Amino acid sequence: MRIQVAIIGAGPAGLLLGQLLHAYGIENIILERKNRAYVLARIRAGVLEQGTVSLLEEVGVAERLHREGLIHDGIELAFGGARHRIDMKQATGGKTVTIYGQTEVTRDLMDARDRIGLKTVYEADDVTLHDFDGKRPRVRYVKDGTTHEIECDFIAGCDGFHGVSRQSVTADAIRIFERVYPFGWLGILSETPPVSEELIYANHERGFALCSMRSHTRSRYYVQCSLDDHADHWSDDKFWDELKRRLDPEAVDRLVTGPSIEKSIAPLRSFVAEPMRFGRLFLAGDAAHIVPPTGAKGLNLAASDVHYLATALRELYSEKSEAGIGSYSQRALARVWKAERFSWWMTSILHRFPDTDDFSARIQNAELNYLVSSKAATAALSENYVGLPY
Ligand code: RFL
Ligand code: PHB
Repeated sequence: MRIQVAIIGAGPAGLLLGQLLHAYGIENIILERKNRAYVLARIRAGVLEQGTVSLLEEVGVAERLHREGLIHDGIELAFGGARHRIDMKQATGGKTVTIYGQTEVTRDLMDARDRIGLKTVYEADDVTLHDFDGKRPRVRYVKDGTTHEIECDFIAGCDGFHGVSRQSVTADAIRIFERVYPFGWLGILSETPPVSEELIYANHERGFALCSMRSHTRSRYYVQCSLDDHADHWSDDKFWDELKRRLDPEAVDRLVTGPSIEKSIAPLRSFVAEPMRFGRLFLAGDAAHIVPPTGAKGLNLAASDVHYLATALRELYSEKSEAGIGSYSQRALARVWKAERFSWWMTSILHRFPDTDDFSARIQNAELNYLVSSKAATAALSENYVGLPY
């Protein structure tokens, strides 16, 4: 088989790239290791920047998002026993974020792909990448015991942090920047109304907590936990008790608890691989970088990467210009590093670190007080949270 672009991975990066390329008249196939149901069962992100929403609109898959997504104008920061609202819409001259689960984004993109009949191979085993240094890259995979080979012009590695694409590059061609945090997030999803209309990010001496949501009837809550903890050590009651300890009295009063429908622990990591292009292989999304979830940036970065990549490939195919693919890595990384900085900083001011002593706790408190009382600080937080321009 021969195709213009072979995409590895059917997460948000791969699926959105597939739709953008199709809109630009560029043929593509997606190879995904898991089955469709497995991909859809992964509970992850919930906050979409306006730029991400615009890309979904561009490829015609934003109808349900506009019907069911919740527009949020701000967030709340909880510390020192009280909550403080950050009005992001006001601070950014009208920008907002949309609450709509990654699962729903993925489902909408998969449905759109199926409707137009673009090829996706689920349960593609042993995907291997070949000759991306030359002019004729190839991708091999095994499906139902049979080996297949695809010849292509380009390979897009959208296969997440543990994928094969980044690992196919020789170690001397890639440079890794990494920070592993000494804690994780224990998250639960429950069929209960959210405690507040907006997200609450809480700094507490027992550790960070986050109150998020998926809809008016479905909540997502997180508490900072230790890395050696296990989700099955946490009964629902134990989780709710711990969350309550980290919230202000008014929020505790309003919190509706109920059985969890998902419970899992995610470690926190900052990670960037440079560059993001190796000959005819491009990395995009979590395959190239990871941010701790505190800034809600991971999915949004996957979207901006594939926007840069799709535009570059369009320039190549329709205008015969290599300028876009030549600067892809540099353009994408410039935005990636700003989101890395923001996510690292949000993580550092909101969590308890093993070495958080009285001094650093006071510094965090001073920083949070400054954030909610200075117009300039509020604006800096807000413009990053709603998403920096592409
Ligand atoms: P994904 O979603 O990991 O998809 C990669 C796909 O590639 C497949 N794959 C392979 N396919 C073929 N062959 C192989 N060898 C393969 N290896 C892997 C995988 O099965 C998978 O289907 O990466 P992608 O597309 O780059 O998307 C990135 C986002 O998923 C990620 O950044 C976000 O979920 C991060 N994130 C958040 N991002 C936000 O923007 N806002 C948020 O509010 C937010 N909250 C979160 C998050 C991530 C979390 N966890 C669990 C890490 C909250 C959490 C708790
Ligand atoms: C979520 O709803 O899962 C979520 C929201 C905001 C974050 C991280 C995760 O910063």
